[in-house]
Amino acid sequence: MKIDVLTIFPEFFTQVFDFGIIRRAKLAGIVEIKVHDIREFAVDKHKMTDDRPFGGGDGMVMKPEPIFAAIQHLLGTTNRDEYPQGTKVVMLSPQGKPLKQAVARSFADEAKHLVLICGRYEGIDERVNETLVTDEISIGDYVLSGGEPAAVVLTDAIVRLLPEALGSDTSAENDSFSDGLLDCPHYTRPAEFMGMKVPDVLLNGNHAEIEKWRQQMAFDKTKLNRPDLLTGDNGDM
Ligand code: 9D3
Repeated sequence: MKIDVLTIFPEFFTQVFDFGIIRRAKLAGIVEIKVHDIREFAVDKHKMTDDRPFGGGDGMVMKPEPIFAAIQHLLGTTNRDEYPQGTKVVMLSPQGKPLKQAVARSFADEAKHLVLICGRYEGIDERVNETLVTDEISIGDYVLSGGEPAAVVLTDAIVRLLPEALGSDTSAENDSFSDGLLDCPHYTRPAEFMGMKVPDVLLNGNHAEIEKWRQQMAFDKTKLNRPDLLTGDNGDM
């Protein structure tokens, strides 16, 4: 998979993709990630990427021209109907569709080339959405200062699902969410630490009983922290 990130803060990403699964996936040739400075596609002599909103109001809006130029450079067209098969242009925005595991899964399964557009300021000229963007994604109901952290979250969630990205010691199938419940608690040595004991059931070697305990604990944790996941009104896991 190829991932191109468009941002006015390319330095934000200098270290973040160089650790763990993403680093390994890059080294194994499973994913190629490039970060592009939107300012380098600015058309005027001052390299402006934002301007005042038509209709008035506070704040600035990102100009369309640099983003159209960047997409023309990356994809050879600014008409989303002409993108090659498997190409997705994703706008990270508070107005987007909520990111869920199923959304990450469908990008991992279907996309060959992802272009992630990170907004700043009050937003991006809507003509970018109307013409270039295939998917508008939010990572949740809280206010970020820009799309960059969301692009990192989305990239991480997708790359770890690419075939062969996970080490053999880990399984995407066993993950929290794949069965619609949160994960159970985990313990390792020592069996007693500062007077706190590991639950006996984990030490007795009865694997049927251990599995039953883990399912119960996963259910209890889900009921406590995410009751929405139990009532079926969750975003299609
Ligand atoms: C006053 C209206 N705000 C919209 C809800 C303004 C505004 C807030 C935050 C405009 C841009 C932003 C920057 N956020 C993102 O670009 C963003 C985001 C987020 O804030 N929350 C969750 N997901 C995302 S994805 C991109």
